[in-house]
Amino acid sequence: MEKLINLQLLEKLYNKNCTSNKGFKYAYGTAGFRYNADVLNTVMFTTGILSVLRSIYLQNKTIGIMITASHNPPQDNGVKIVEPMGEMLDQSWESIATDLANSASNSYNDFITYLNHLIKDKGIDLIDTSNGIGSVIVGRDSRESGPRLLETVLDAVYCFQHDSTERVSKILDAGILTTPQLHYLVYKTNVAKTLEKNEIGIGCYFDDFTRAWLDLCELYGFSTEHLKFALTIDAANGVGGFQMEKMISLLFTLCKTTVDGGNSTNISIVNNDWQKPNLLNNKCGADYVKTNQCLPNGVVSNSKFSTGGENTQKLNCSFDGDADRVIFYYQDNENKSSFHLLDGDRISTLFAKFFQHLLKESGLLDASDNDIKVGVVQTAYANGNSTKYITEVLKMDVSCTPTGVKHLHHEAVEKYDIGIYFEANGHGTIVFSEKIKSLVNNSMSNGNKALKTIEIFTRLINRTVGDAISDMLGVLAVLCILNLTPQDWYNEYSDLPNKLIKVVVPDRTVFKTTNAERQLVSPAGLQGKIDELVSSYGADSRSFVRASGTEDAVRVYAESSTKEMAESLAEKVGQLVSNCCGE
Ligand code: G16
Repeated sequence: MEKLINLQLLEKLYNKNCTSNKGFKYAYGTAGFRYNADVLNTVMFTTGILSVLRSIYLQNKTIGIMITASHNPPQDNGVKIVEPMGEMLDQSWESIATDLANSASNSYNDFITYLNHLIKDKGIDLIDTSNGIGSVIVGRDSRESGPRLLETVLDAVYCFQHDSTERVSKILDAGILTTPQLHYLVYKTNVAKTLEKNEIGIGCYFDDFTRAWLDLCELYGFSTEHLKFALTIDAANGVGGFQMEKMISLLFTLCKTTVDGGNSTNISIVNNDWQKPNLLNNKCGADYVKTNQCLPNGVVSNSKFSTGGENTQKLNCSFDGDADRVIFYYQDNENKSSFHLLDGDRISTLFAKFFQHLLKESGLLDASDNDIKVGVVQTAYANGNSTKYITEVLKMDVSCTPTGVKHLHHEAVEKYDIGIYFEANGHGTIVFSEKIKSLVNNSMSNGNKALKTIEIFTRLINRTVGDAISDMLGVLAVLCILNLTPQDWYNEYSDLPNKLIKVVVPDRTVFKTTNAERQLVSPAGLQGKIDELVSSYGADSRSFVRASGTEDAVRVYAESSTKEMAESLAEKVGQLVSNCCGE
């Protein structure tokens, strides 16, 4: 350990960063560590250390660190580690991240003891560093606590200094960007095997996705400035808004020969005050709209929009604070009951229908030995009628995993050649296997439009993780290609009325689940009471309870045949949860 870690500096920086919240218990949750920003210093420090070790362990591949609390309120923050190909941290290292943070929270001695154990246990070579001494990219969202927490991560990385060669671990501060941009940047960096400044920067993200979008525009003859919809983007006052502005401006620059005046009249961004961090996710953003099933601040009702004398369909979408989720919606008039939500389930079903259509058109299904597997991955939050639609109407395979895109992503990669996964909250993407990519590429020379479309979608969709910007472009493209209005999309099936509530309990860790989180195994006896209650609400009813992995609360989901019944069921199950904690 001595050769690569400057122990004197380590102790000094440990004392600077890890002593204010002694004894706090951390846990790597659904999407990394996520707490009130005041208690995060220790875990930022240990995450910095762990990321460099993970990089060295993986033969110096670049690792990402994203400082964000995504949909959480402004006072929270968090951190997660991104793997070299842009995936979430390997699950077997999550408990290591937790143990390292908790050892540091206990004492310096415990921290050093655990660090030594980890290095030995994983065989991490800190003596022969000829392969490199670690490489990390760090990004953050627009939260006020971001710069302070970034300093702590940098402190940790600076502890890795080779005493004889004076080399230090490489770290690139990528600045303020969206979570999926950071994932993509890490992936591109590892593919290009470089972390030199100005070689791979966030420009690659804009280049790749705008190129794919423009290729589709060219193939189908639609254009960014003449979309069939007037689109309002609610950016949750987060980082997605200004990154989207950059994307739009690039799109218009790239196709300036065809654009009149160079400005879009039919795409607008609201809730774009990312420089006022106290407004982040406040009465806006994907989580607010999905949970409350209503328009966010700043978006007005009316499904039509007048442009140049023509009435255009109006469609809205909301990102979350770090732009890794998107949901769509429209509302016909002031009446709240005319609010129509097109959430993650709807995005899944739209893509599922689209790829089924493309595969038929492409001829790829005609060769029986191709055996292409297409499927959708959902969680327990998926509306029952979306699952029915996929299995009974589209006749496609559906899998269910626990909450957390890391689980859905893994399932989609393992099971399908085209794996479409979206959580109902709008978090998801599409993964394409190497097999389908090579089948498409090998057959493309015959000018087959469907094959070319699939090829472009493998570039338009962010392969690494759910991405509000890329998913949004994907949805717009599908609507244009299939010539669907938002109403057509909405009318494919009807959702079962549903309600999601949060219940704050003294200790959420006592809520343990099984069967992809659809049943509780603890506290003992609670599931039986829920089952009894649900059965009194009729055949279409369902409810489940699980501890959130990102907020200090228990979530209760219920669906039933009417809105009133779904709300009443959620409330009563919520009471069962509260009562059981009070007993
Ligand atoms: C994160 C995860 C999502 C998950 C959400 C809520 O989203 O990435 O997969 O659905 O938290 O998780 P929980 O119900 O456990 O709190 P985000 O957008 O906040 O990063």
